[in-house]
Amino acid sequence: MNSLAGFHFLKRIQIIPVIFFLLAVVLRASPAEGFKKEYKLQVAVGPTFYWSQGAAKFAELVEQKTGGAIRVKPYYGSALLQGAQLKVVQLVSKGVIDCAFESTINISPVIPECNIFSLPFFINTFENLDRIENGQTGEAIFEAMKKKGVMPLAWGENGFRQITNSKRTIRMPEDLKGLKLRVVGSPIFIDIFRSLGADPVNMNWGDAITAFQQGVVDGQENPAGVLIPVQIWQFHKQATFWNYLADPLILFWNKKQWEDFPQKIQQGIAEAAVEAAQYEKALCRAGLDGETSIRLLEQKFNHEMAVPDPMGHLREQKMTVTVLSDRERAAFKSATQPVFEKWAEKIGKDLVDGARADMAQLQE
Ligand code: X2X
Repeated sequence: MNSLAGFHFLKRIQIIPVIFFLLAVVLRASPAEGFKKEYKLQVAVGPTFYWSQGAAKFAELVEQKTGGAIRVKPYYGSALLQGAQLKVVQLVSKGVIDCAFESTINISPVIPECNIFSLPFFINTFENLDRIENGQTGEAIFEAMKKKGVMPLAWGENGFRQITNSKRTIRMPEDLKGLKLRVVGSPIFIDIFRSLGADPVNMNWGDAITAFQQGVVDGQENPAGVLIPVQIWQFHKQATFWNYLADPLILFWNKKQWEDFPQKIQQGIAEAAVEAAQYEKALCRAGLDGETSIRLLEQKFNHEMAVPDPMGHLREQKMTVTVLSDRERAAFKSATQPVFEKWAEKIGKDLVDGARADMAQLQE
């Protein structure tokens, strides 16, 4: 071997492992390269709410089920929206926010089908709510979301909404006369409370808490899972459990981003969504559906409820908790009938009839 050939030989054996090494790095890195360091998850309420505990569970499970490839970070209290909770679908569909775990009320400005849950005195039991979510209505809502550029992954829950106030016990429609009530900024809420003679005001959730503290409003409506962490008894002594409408949550992702994920990643995220939503739903139902959710939490999630009896807890805080009789409920149902009809028409007869058919299904 002359000296020049020797030089080439040496060069070759040094270069070959380097090439292999570089190739290996590139190949290993490339699937992860398309991923962001952090995927931002919008949540309307603060970190202590069950809803947010569900979001945290989702983040934890996504990391686990994607082998650490995808990291979701929840941003609580609509921080990504500067409080404007009703803009969530717009921003997720544009990809400004990656994903969200959100109330159907906050989704409803872009997906009007979601108003089906806000029809007053329409869906009255957890069983009916589940049948709607799992039936043709749920499917129609998920299809509508896909058409607007967001990929729905699972149903969670905020709960049936109840009313609290600082003035008087509410048992009949006339008890609402003149009460100034904070409602979420969706127009059906204004219609419902005006029809009952109250004085509803739209407010984002962030501003609502300040309004309760300052006594700017006499009352508000939200599910037990919100009343407890916000310690509503500090502001209102009266609560009426009237299950007047349902407030499910949906976990969803920007559709374009979703479609670009490899199938394995999609599968991991989808499984995480279903499991986290099941956990969150059980937290919100615990103590309100007999033993069902409490048992599920203990057996599947090894979780013991700190507040196993939400109504009892409110009473312990010296609130008067009123549960409507069938007759009282019927009075509210008939007083809100014109609003029901107006909105049933807006939402579409097919969807409303479909929801009725879902509710009539016998459970398997
Ligand atoms: O704003 C509300 O009342 C809340 C927190 O329940 C929703 O996001 C719909």
